[in-house]
Amino acid sequence: MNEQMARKLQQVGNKFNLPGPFFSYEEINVGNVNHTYRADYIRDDGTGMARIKSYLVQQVNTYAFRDPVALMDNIDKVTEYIHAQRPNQTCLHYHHTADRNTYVFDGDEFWRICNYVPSVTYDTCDNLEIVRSAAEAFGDFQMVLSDFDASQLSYTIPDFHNTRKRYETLIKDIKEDKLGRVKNVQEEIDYLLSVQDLACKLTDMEKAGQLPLRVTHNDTKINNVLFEENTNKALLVIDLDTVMPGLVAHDFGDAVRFAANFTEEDSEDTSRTGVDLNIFWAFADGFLSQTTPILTRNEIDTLGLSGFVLACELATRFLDDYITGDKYFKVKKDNHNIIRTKCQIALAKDMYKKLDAMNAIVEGCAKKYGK
Ligand code: GN1
Ligand code: MG
Repeated sequence: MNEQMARKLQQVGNKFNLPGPFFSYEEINVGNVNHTYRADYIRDDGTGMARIKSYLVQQVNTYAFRDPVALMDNIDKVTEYIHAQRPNQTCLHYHHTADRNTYVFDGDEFWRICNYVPSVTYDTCDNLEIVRSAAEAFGDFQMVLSDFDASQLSYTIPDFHNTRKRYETLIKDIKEDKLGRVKNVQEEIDYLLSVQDLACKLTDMEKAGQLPLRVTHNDTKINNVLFEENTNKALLVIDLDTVMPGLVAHDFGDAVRFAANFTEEDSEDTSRTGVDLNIFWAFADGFLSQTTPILTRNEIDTLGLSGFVLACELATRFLDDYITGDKYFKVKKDNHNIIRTKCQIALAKDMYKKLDAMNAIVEGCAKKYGK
């Protein structure tokens, strides 16, 4: 345990009036943007016996989230709404400070604390039942918010899934090449530019008014679903930082590019990277089992392509971060953002080859659930 960090977490805990003496902490190594810790406190269990009570303490990355107060306001609204709709479901609960805020600023640092839910998560998963449950959970998330008034939500990251804008930013940063890194990634740039129009299909259709805006999660990696230990029942969808108006295909595509990839999203062995159609099928079946009744024909028609779109979009983001100095995503090794870019490109290439199969699977599932 790092003493300085332990002290920091205690200080934050004090501001939220967490009861009981601080005992220990562990950094939870998920997420590429925020810093997350489980902080353990000692509590009297009511009978005079000590027990450990854990909390999830997070430092929000204010480079990525420029308006963290608006972000917390979105989360409050969405979690309250979900809780009212599903009172018996496990939900996220953010703690309040003495002045009734769900956050504290400590200098430049922005901290928040929520309940810790004992659970397991999966970064990679070849268990079809688990994938299907995760898909149902994300589908259900979409359904439970389908009547939520999206205009109440702020755009926590403007143009988050605006693929055209992502490309424009990349092209501008390639031109400027402030760090002289462009020469190292020419092949990746060439590929991404060569597929630009197809990669921007969702954004273009949205702009043309062909797809409805919904309240979407926008970061649907399956490790954002908590599962009950032992039973593998999906408990809760977490990481609501990017809940904003968006397209259903953003949520579907981001989920399959993560869950249905044969490798992890930053694998260096891209010879194995590609879309596992069995996993894709399980995800499509679970997601459409929940959402088919509300989806339009155009929405269904975009799901097969959405994994390719999201893989390309994320590749442009990783690549741009590399070119501009690795400021956005946490990097854990040298050239981490290049490795991530190559992996997303390898996935996009394989998805492109399997587009007809993915479209057929989506169509089959939509039929099964009534469209
Ligand atoms: C970031 O930090 P995390 O894992 O929740 C990113 C997502 C990317 C993802 C790639 C706010 O999510 O958009 O898809 O990394 N979140 C933000 O792993 O940028
Ligand atoms: Mg996230």
